Order: sequence, then C-alpha cells, then structure tokens
Amino acid sequence: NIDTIIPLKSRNIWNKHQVKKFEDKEGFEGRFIGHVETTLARSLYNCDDLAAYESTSLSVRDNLIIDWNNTQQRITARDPKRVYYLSLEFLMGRALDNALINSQAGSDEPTSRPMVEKSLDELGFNLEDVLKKEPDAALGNGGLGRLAACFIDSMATQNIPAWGYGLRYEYGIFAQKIIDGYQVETPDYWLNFGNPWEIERNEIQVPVTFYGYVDRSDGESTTLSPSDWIGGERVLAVAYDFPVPGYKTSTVNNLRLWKAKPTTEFDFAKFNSGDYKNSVDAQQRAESITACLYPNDNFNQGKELRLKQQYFWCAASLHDIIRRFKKTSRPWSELPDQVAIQLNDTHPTLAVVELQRVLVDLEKLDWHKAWSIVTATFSYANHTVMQEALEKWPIGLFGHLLPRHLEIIYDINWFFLQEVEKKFPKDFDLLSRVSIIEECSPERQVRMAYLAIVGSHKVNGVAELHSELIKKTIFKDFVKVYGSQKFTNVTNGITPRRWLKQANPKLAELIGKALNDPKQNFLLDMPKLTELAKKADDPEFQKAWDLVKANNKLQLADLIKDTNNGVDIIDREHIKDTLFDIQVKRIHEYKRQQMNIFGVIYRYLAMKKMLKEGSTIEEVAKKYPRKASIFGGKSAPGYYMAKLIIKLINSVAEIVNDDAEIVDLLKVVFIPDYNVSKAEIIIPASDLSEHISTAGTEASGTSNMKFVMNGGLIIGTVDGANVEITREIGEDNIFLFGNLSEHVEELRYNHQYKKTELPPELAQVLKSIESGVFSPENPNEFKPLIDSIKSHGDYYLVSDDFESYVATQELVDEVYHTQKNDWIKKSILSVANIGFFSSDRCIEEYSETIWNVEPVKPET
Ligand code: T68
Repeated sequence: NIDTIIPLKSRNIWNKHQVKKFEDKEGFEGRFIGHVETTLARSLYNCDDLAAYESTSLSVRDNLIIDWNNTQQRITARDPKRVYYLSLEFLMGRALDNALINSQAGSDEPTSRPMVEKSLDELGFNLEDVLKKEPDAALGNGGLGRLAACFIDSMATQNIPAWGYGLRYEYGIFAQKIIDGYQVETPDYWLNFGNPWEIERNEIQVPVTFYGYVDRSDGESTTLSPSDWIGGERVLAVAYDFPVPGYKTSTVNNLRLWKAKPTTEFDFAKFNSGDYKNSVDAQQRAESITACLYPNDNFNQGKELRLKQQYFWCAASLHDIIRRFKKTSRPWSELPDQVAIQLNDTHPTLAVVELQRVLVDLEKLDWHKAWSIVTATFSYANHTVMQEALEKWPIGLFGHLLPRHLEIIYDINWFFLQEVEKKFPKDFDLLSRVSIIEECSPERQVRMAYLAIVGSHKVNGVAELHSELIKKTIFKDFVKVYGSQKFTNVTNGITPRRWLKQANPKLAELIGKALNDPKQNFLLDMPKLTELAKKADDPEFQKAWDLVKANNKLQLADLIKDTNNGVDIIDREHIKDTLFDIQVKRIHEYKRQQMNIFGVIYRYLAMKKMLKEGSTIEEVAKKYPRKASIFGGKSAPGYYMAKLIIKLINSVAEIVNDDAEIVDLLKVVFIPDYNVSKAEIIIPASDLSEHISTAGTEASGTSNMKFVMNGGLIIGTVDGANVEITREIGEDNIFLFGNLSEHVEELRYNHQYKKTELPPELAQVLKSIESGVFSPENPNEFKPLIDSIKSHGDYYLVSDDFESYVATQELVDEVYHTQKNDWIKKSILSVANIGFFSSDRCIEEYSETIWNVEPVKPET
C-alpha cells in the first residue's frame, strides 16, 4: 500500500509537480523548444528538420508516456485478463504521424495533427518535411509483420489490455537498391540517429540460457520431474518499450522489444568443459542474436541463429509475463484466466515448451497439471499452407541448443500420441503422420506447427478459404484427432487509421463529410461506411471522389520521379485517363509478378503489331488505352527466381518506356525499396491493383483490403481474402479470373504427367523473351523463368490462368476508359462495403472467441 510506504510530505511534493500533458499550441511549443535546447542541446540557430523531427517526437512522446503510465496503472489496479501478442515481426513504419493522428492532445479538432502542423509552421518548419525525416521501423518482411502492427493499433484503440512482444533488431528488412535492373541489398541501420520512440529499460534485464546439458546425476529425476538444466551460454535480454496509442482514447499500450547483450560476468563453474576461449567468444556473439531480421517471407531457412532468436525472445517474454502474474499471488491454475498468449505463426512456439519447463522444473507443478495450464493459455494463428514455409528443426541442432526443451517436446509428443492411440487404436500410420517428431527425413525433425497445435486451445487461419484449406490439407489429421471445434477462422483486417486517414487524408475527409461525420468517428466503426452507397450515383460526389484519386496519382508520380533520378515517367497531363495498375508486395513465384509482367509484354507486342500492320496510334490507343504498370517489392536475398523476375520487370521497363513509337500509352515502373511509408503513397493512387496468386497459395493477403479501402478496384484470383472481399463489395465490383483452388492439384498433375500446350498468348510472350527483345546482350538471361513454365511443370499455373488474365485485363480497360462513371461508382460502392476488413473487427473476434478478454476503458 503506497499510502503507508511513502510519507505524506513526499507524496505532496510529487503531486504538486505532477507532469501534465501539453494541451494547446503554447504547451506544445514550450515542450518543443525545451527538447531542442536541453534534450538535443541545440538552439534556434541550428535546428534542422531532423532536430525538429526529434523534438516533435519527444514532445508527443511525453504526452503518450503520461497516458501510457495511466493505462498501465489502471490495468494493474483492475487486474483483468491480459493478451500477449508474440510476433517475431512488427512492421510498424513511421510512428510520428500515427501518434499525431491517434492522440488527441489538446484540440477540439478531429486530431492534434492540425495544431502541431500550425505550431511547426510558426516555428519555421513544414510538418510534411519533418515527418519525412523519420526512418521506417521495418522490423518485418511483409504481411505477417504488418498484420501484427495493425493488430496492436486496434487493441489499443479498443482498450484491450494487451502487450506486444518482439525483438529489437538492429537491422530491419534490408533496403533495396536496383542496380542495372537487379536487386542489391543494403543494410537498414534504422537506429543511426537514435530512436525517440523507444524507452530503454536498463532495469529490466532477463538472463537467457542456451546449450549445456540436463543434470541427472541425482539418479532420481526423470524427464517428467523437475530437472536441472545446466546452461552453457548466458546472455541478457534488455527491454525496450514502444508506446502504442489508441485512436480517440487515452489508452496507450506497450510494445516490448528485446535486445541481446552480453552478461558482465560469467558463471565459470557452470561451463561444462572449462573452455574459456569459446565462452568469451560466445559472450561476444551475444549481440548478434538481435542484430538482424531474417529477410525471408514464406520460407523457412532453418539456421541455428534463427532458433536462438526464437528462444531468446520467448524466454525473455515469458519471464516477464510470469513475473507480472506472480505479483498478483494467484494460484497457477488461474494463469489461463489472467493471461492469453497469441502465437503469430509458429515462430514463438518455443514459448509453449518454455512455459511447461518453468511450471515443471522451476515451479514444481505436476506435469499434467502444468500441461493443462499451458494449453489453456496459448492459441496459434497459421499464415501459410506452403510446405517450404513450415518450420521444422533438425533434432541434432535443437537438442544441442536447448537440451531440456527437446526432452520436454518428446514427452509432450509421447502423451499426445497416447491420446491418439486411445482414440484410434493401431492406426500406426496416423500416429506417424501426426507425430511432433518427423521420422522419415534424412534427420529427424521437430514439426513446429504440430507442436503449436498440440500446445494451443485454438488454431486459426487468416481467411475463410485458408482456414478451410488447412483443415483439409496440412492439418487434416489433427481435425480427425481433435474434432473441428479447435480450428477456427479469423479473417485478417487492417487499421483504417493508418491505411485510410493517415495514407489518404483527403479521402477520409470526403467520406467524413458525406457521412455527416466531420470528426471521422467512422474510423472506429467502419461498417458505418455503408451509408456512402447512397452517394455512389451522385455526379458531384463522383467528381470529388475522382479528384482525390487524381491528386493521389500526382503524388505517386512525384515519388516515381524521385526514384528515377528526377526524370518524369508518368505523363501528368493525362494522369486522369492513365490507368494506374499496381502490384506491390513481396516478390514470390506464388504471387505471380511474372504473370503480370508477361501480361505487360503481351500488351506491348500487340500494340507493336497493330502499328506494324498499319494502324494509327489513335487506333492503338483505342484498343490499348493509357496505362502505367507499376511494381514494387523485395525478394529474399537468396531467392534466385524472384530476383530474376525483378530483373525482367526492369528490362521490360527499359524497352517499353524508351519506345517512342507507342508514345506514352504504356509505361512500366519498378519502384525500388517498397516499404510501409512508400505504401502509404502508392496505395491511395491505384486505379487497379493485382492480387493474382495461384489459387490456394495466398493465405489471406492484406494489401488487397488496403487498396479497396482507398478506392482502388482489384484484379484477382479466387484466393485468400479476395473471396470475402468479393462477398462484401459484390462481384460486379471486382475483376476475378483464373482457376479455382480445388482444381490446382489436377492441373499440376496434368503438367507433370500429360502433354499440356501453352496458350498462344503466352507462347508469343515467352518467344519474345527468348529471342532477346528484353535482354539483347544475353538472350538466355531469363531462361530459368521460361523453363519453370515450359519444362518444370509450371507449378504456379501461369499457363493455366494466362488467357483469362489477359481477357480480364481487356475488360478492365474497357470499363475504365469507356464507362468512367461506372468505374467511379464501383470504387465508391467498394469503399462503402469494405468496413468488415477493419482490424478492429478482427480484434473483437479474437477477444471474444479465442482470448476471452474484455476492454478496460479509461474513466472519462
Ligand atoms: C503472410 N505471411 C501471408 N509470412 O503470406 C499472407 N513467413 O497471405 C497473409 O495475409 C499475411 O501473412 C498475414 O496473415 C507472411 O507474411 C512471412 O512474412 C514469414 C516470415 C518468416 C517466415 C515465414
């Protein structure tokens, strides 16, 4: 009880000087100048944009920290069930603009942003320029990492008592340069100028152990009883906290990221072989654990350092969670009533094993009692069905790094298989299929997805189609074992604060006006957008809608010019009748950027052919009207085919953009270094975006939702969340094409075992590539891409979908260029019905059906 510990006199002084939030322009300016002069030790005379960014951030952060403290105190006092979102990736992007929008410090206006903008202007700075000084926090690869970022925004906005836990990588996803058309990776040292958004918690240091052995010298302990793991290497996990402000609420949640550092002394006695040199080396290696994000999306590389990252993060986070739980002096049996831990894919699955270890080895709980607590605490979200992405660890590597954890996994598996055996006696095939240990590969491996399923009370996919697919394919046997109630769906969503208001303020404003909601409360209740439908036919509204789009396209044209050494590729005069066709996402064969660029080549060849056969340019323009085909995305550094696709896009761009004959009717652009802040410019500028994965391969996709929320239409396959987007917005408002997921298996079989013909459209395209049109110096340059289709079974079914893709693109042209009002109407209707895909809805579903948590609202 604080009242009895701290004397009244002291308390009075503390209260008298209680730090207050700034609430108006004056207040902000005072803070700003204070930080410039004392925190940054600069002055009026040498405050540049970077210093202004830092000082603005520190000032806004002051406000957030006050709310953060209040939020944490409130939660401690009420002691509700909390959620912990474990993700190896948080692809946050920039923080300042988002904080200005989400926190309403001292303004009656919809946000505090206008106030700060005005202040900065009077202080001699331009907010937009200041915002650009912030480097992206790019601690993620793509969809999975950005989903985590959207989720923590929604959890804060909904006052859910939730913390995110991740790693503070020194280097985020590499920066992509394009040199001679090829991707070149350069390090992303995002902390170069420090980071005003992080709070280093030097007082929170958790020791984490690796290697060593399990001591059974007492001759009594078994793997099921409390065991003594003598670790061989110890590092410290230091906490770094990032405030996560909710929108229009004073709730500020926490994102805690761990950094590895060496311990100051080591435990010589505990070193197994007394190998001093190695132990010193190991210490120096400590920091390498959190040095670098693994740059693979949908691919499991299986490196020891990655497993080390995972354990380091899981051990530190669980320690923190348990420490907080223990402060309440509740019995262990109440852990699942107080704590929900969400696994973002299998990356944090070690946390399941670690909790079992803590309960059995350290807290001396009975194995089975412990295990029922563990499974009631965890839930697991799957993000892929692709074999190459499923995490498996060779037991040699695993047992060396985490000897006690491997024992525990064996025992978990043992009890699980007994359960299976009881239900399905003598079905040895089933037993080996569901075993957490895979026996048949060259080396036995731990199957992390199976461990995650067995260790969780709920398993979900991220879109309906995907959730159904995992039940029928990779997790089929587990449905048999557990029944289908354990498997559920939570369709992904995105935060409309960043992806509508922040990225597209003019559209948010227009919508606010149309809904008679100038304060933009609809951003908290996106299904309200349905009211927009009433305006879909209103010519005035359509005009305003189109103008917003045209302006966004101009901004993208500026970005493209910037990344193209100041040379304009886009014809600004014709921006309104140039269809911006955009595909931005990680480069992956399954996402089929190759099909997109083949489509562009097809179009180019067809235009050239018309000209050659005597058509005028006007006639060509009628068939193939103005279009800018825009690409962006990173390839994993070791993914040869994806890198070749990037090269092909750039090679095509070079030929097409320089071809005076086709004038400006077709342009091809590859925007280097696609990231969150570029996405905020690119997405609002699309007329059409491409989500064209081979059916059944894209678990959900989330950029599809972002594009529609910004008034773009979609060309897409019947895959992932495209299916539900279609259901929500109506099939008249989306351009679907291609084969369905239920036919994929047969089509693949046909490629393998039967003679299949290339469709003539595609044959033509491949022929032109082979002839060296796009690589005159090296006609063989793109052979591997062609071979993958012609000789290696066309695994991603480009040849099966190409005709319908091309035909659908022609339909797109027709609607865009001859029925523009109809296009705009489709755009408005789509936005009106996209409300379902707010991540607020996801968080409600997770909260109610999986986590069983409730909001803790601030007192007003
Ligand atoms: C994505 N997965 C899915 N993985 O591909 C996408 N993988 O369909 C879905 O919308 C999104 O998750 C959110 O659910 C990824 O982004 C990875 O980035 C990844 C990272 C490491 C290892 C494997």
